[in-house]
Amino acid sequence: SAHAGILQAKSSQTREVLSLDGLWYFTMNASLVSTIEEATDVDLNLMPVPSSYNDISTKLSVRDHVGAVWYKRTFFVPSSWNDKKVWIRFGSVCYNASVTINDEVAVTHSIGHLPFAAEISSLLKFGRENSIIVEVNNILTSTTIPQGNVETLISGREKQFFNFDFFNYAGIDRPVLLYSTNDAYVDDIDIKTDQSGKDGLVSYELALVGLDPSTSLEVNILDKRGDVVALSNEAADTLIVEDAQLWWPYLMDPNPGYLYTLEVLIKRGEELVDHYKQPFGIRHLEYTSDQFTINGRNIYIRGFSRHEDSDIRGKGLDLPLIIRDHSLIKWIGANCYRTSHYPYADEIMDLADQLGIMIIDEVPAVDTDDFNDELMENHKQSLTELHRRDKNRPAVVIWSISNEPVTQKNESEAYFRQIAAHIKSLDTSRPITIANAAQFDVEHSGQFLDILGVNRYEGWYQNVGQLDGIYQRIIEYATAWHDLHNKPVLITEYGADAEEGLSYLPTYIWSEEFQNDVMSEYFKAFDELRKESWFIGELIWNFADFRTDQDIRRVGGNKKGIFTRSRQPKQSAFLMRKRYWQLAYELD
Ligand code: GCB
Repeated sequence: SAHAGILQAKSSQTREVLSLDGLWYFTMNASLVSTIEEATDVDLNLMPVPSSYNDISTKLSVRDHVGAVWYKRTFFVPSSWNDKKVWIRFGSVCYNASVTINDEVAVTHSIGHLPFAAEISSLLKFGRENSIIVEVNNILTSTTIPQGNVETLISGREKQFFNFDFFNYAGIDRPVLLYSTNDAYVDDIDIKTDQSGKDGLVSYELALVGLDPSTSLEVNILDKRGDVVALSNEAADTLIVEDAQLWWPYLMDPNPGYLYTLEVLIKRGEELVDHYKQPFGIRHLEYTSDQFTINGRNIYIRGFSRHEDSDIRGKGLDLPLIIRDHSLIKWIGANCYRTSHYPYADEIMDLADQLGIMIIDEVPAVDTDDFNDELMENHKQSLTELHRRDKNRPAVVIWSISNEPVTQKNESEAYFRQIAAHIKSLDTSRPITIANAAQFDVEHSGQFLDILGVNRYEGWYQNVGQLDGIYQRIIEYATAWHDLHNKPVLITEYGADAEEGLSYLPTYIWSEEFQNDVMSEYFKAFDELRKESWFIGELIWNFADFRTDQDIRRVGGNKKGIFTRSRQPKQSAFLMRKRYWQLAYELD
């Protein structure tokens, strides 16, 4: 059975977790799946999990593979789990997954970058070895999220085409965990917070399974030290946390990203049956036609649009990399990033919550085009799953419902009316946006949004090399968006490619100087614009260089990063650091 909730797999007094991460057998050939262990070509037959598979091997056929691949391994299930419910949770598989355990289908899932889980107890052999095969398919069509199309080339090879500007990595790219619960357990937790004077209001609702008259419930709110600050015995309640420590995204705050914990205990008599701890933050968001506030204070967003991307592992979760990234984000003085162009790993989102970094949480809908009903259902499903995963996260302050959809098309109007209504039916506490490159006066989505996200490449895609036009054009363009809809405007992308070490005097495109010069002109425009409260922030494209499809506009990938792909600063990172820290001193 599929999970209704998608809580993280965490060990506790009642839950145990076993990781299936490590080396799995791997093949692109269906007929080899049953004998894959016997093959000797290590390069072809072993694959690390988590990782994208594309850049691990030396083979072009692996990198550019289109269609199914198979991952396989064995795992031991302890006999002590015999009377437990056992679950499997995948952080993400790109894009389609079909999971077989001991020759029976355990769960299937489509849409990458989002977790899925299933109870597998009845399929397991306890105290013995078990086998798991995951079939992963990376094909994108006009109805998948994101979209693409497969064509057969002159050689007979199939090639995946798509419009988005990042490498189409695939595989089991986030952790795979087994965990156990008892028969009665917490299936989901929904927490909403508000602020009343110095107090915090915490409303929660639990989805509980297996409770009966013999069970009892205890809910505690713990502060950071672990002390109980409020409690209840109800499955849904509103609790007051006196003198609450609010969740702030301010660098100058002595305690940015303060997290409380909602602890749930299910008991049968004195016996503890379930124990789960859900972190959350107490904060209040408000958005009006000309303001965006957190805990009653105006927010000015300064940060990045990013990618999950690095050498060799592609989009695979890598703990050294994500700690390095967040060290750089703190070093540079940013307070926000957008998870362009898909939801990022749970582990990354946890860091943002803990560090007090705001997140603009984007669904995997990028370059949305060819608006059709099946696509809309999948798009809605991606929002449902994103909200289900991230609803309790204080870091998530805006939902981004698409990147650069083709909203100049008339059909996009009915489409985004429904997409916007869908996310609003799930959550009205957070504003919604689209990172939009369509011209403001011919596009149809602005009317449905709370915040207008604007992608604009003055000096690069528009009027290349014209540094002297940037200031005026950006002020005019942002103001025009605002005036048309009377809504807050956020620059969700701007920037210029710079090849690290390339230097020209006088300035010339692709050099580090030119990237700096473009940024300096934008900064002047932003400083003028932020005199208006409706101008709420700036996100540069991109945090770091990243791999793309092969393209004559790209040298080894997109070089608009202010850090290199190996996470070292370009000259632009120092320039940005000066600005973001100045803004921090002025505003935080
Ligand atoms: C955009 C896209 C982003 C690209 C970027 C670029 O507008 O949203 O995915 O990478 O421009 O550099 O072309």
